[in-house]
Amino acid sequence: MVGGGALVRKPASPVGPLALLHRPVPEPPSSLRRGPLREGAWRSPLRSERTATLLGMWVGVAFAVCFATGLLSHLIQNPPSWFGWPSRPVNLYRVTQGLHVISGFAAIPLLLAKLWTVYPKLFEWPPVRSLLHAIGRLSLLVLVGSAIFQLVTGVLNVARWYVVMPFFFTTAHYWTAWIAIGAILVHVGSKLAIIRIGLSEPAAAEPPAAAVAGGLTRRSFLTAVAATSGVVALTTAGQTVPALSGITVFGQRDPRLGLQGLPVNKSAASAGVLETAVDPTHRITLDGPRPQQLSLAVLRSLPQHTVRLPITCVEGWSATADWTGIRMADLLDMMGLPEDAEVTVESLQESGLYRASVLAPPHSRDPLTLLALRLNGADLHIDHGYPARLIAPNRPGVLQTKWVSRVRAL
Ligand code: HEM
Ligand SMILES: Nc1nc2c(c(=O)[nH]1)N[C@H]1C(S)=C(S)[C@@H](COP(=O)(O)O)O[C@H]1N2
Ligand SMILES: [Mo]
Repeated sequence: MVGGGALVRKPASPVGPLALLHRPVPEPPSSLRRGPLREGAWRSPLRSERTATLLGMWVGVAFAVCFATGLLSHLIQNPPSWFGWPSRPVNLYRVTQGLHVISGFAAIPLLLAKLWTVYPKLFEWPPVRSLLHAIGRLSLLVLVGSAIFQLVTGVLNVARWYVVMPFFFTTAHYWTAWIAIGAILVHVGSKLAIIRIGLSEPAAAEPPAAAVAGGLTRRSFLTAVAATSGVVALTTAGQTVPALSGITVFGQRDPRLGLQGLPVNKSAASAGVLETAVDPTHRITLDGPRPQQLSLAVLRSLPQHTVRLPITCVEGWSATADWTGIRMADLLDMMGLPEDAEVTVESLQESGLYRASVLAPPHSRDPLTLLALRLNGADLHIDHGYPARLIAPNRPGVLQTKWVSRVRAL
């Protein structure tokens, strides 16, 4: 019951510096209240606590999935001492990184719908009620800005449109992820009361369709947004889910296409190894307690094994192939290294972030980890790393070093 003689207790007014935060600021002259600032300028009943809450929850879930899977990918590539990542199941990273990009794309229509639902609040009157109110409004800039930044940079990255990003994608995307998640948590905390209203408002409370702009009800609006998001997810997933490859729209790679049935990430030409990789005097150096240099002929004479493993690019595409070569465990034994040894696998490629990778347990001694010489039944194509490349289970593509020149004990 509201009013009706009920005793309403006024909140105790804060004292000291806090009072400054709450002190009302004068309202601007009402002659400025025009256009979108007018009272009643925004009347679509599709914008309600309920739609804002539900859309916010969906965006929140998509961002939580992105944050968890992105953080995992970061930890796998930059492992702190407390972090361990298994080498099985072989497709686990494929699932988590696939989910990252799929839920990121699916978040785009959700975020757009959410912003459409709440943007009239930009024109709230009076624009500022107190310092606290102003800080609250500014914090929304951080929230919206970081959320848009994550989606835009993510899309630009998988579209391989690096030139429009005047910063290193991974670092910017990583730190902004923390800002976005922090801003989401603060936002949810500050809106708990409205969220409660949004969740308790029965769907039936909505105005009859006839009374609604364009006849669109809240329910059909939400359904359309959810369906758009679902279609985006399905047409992105084909770059990692073979059954969906035929309907890929937003995936950047078709995993069925490419040299030897596998997409190429970096070509031999762009890595600058066109000549060195086919040089007949090329030797692979094993740098450890028992150093040695192996020619391709010697590598071919060692016991060969064939494994079926995916390449899982951090950019979300993945594809399975048959790889044949020497077990890394055998090479580490030849080098005289103990079970727990870590090595770096280095490339003929002279510069570039992905010219070398660290190989540590459990991946280093997993029987599925090979120095591969062959792919899908033929010698490696030069773009896939001829004469030899690393392939290990459950590992991001950036760590599957091509054109191996040296294995060095750490
Ligand atoms: C369309 C949306 C998105 C796409 C396409 C996308 C794409 C990517 C890609 C390709 C990477 C791998 C970077 C690398 O290892 O080189 C990545 C990493 C990451 N993403 Fe996203 N992302 C999206 C949205 C998000 C969102 C919403 C968040 C979190 C709020 C997020 C958090 C992260 C984190 C923490 C990493 C790890 C960065 C690192 O390894 O340092 N991403 N993302
Ligand atoms: N030397 C070297 N190896 C590399 C790369 C690279 O840039 N340089 N790119 C990696 C990346 S990002 C991926 S996804 C895989 C792709 O392997 P593929 O081109 O054979 O499909 O190779 C990895 N190996
Ligand atoms: Mo990659």
